[in-house]
Amino acid sequence: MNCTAEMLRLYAVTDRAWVGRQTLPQQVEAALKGGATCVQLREKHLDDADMLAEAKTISALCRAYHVPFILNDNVPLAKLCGADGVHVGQDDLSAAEARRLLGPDKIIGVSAHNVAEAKKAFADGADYLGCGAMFTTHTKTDTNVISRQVLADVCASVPIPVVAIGGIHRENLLQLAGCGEAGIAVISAIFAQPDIEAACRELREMVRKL
Ligand code: 3NM
Repeated sequence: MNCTAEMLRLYAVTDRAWVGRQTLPQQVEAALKGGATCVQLREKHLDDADMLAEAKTISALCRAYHVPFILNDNVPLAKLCGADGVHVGQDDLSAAEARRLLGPDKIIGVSAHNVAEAKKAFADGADYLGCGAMFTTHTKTDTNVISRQVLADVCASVPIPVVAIGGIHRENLLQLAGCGEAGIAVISAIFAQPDIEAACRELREMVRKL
């Protein structure tokens, strides 16, 4: 296994929709300073050249902070930019295929919404799972909200760490306490905040209580 629960405590997933005064790398650095334990570059609208340049910059930043850098979905680009791994959804290539392409040492994360998907991802060689959506989210439109019980069942069904995702923020985060997740993965609760570093510091403190 290439992934510890500690690495998934506060998993920052990027979204350039909220890039304003700061560049995305500057936002990511603020998240790292605030205590993000993992960073995923998730860019749905960049072409490969821009994405590679951004990925290389953020990969180097994460390395400097000793935090794993995961690329969403794109295995060839993950190889080129020196990412520590990839995250794949149910409609992307399978974890088995990602593992075959990336080798045994890279981190492979898979989105799982139920126990069947969780068990399949683990059997295919996933190192961690993302499980959600835990709450309504405006960040990703094609999500279905799942219950705390489903999260707990997914966590209990596999021996790899599970990170909860979807609509999680400071006001609802503690509703997920006791489900067995390693941590939370968030976009807007970090990147939509005026002070990203302070937001991360607060979330990082709160996830201790999960
Ligand atoms: N995946 P926010 S929900 C990227 O349910 C993503 O698998 C989800 O953004 C899933 O923290 C989601 O702003 C969006 O709600 C998370």
